[in-house]
Amino acid sequence: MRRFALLLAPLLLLSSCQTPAPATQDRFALADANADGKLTRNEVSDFVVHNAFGEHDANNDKKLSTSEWLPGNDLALFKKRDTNGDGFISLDEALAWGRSTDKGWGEMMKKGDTNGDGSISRAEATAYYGSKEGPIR
Ligand SMILES: [Ca+2]
Ligand SMILES: [Ca+2]
Ligand SMILES: [Ca+2]
Repeated sequence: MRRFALLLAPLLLLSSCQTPAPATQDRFALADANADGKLTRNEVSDFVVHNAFGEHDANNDKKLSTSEWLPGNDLALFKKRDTNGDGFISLDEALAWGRSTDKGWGEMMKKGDTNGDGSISRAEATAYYGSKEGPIR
């Protein structure tokens, strides 16, 4: 459960653009990789995975070694995500894993995409997070 909340943390911050916080970046824009003003499921998962990846990648080489992954994570999961078996989880492997699984973005798409066009606009994102009472704990 703790890992789940951690993964969702960057997502929850997407809504922080409405609160006065001049020093923080526009996370919606950061997540919107193709800058079309809408977030697709893959953009949401890429964004979350990117953030989680960066937190673990201590030496910033875009690869996670087992020592960067452990402790706190499961070695069996590491082996699953290291799809080419080279002993590292590359950013591409992590992103592919993120797209193939669901750590909350499925629900966000389902509930946040109110007009059902398959993506989340800034207004939809704001409404979605505004309807929540606060960060999930
Ligand atoms: Ca987009
Ligand atoms: Ca690394
Ligand atoms: Ca690998």
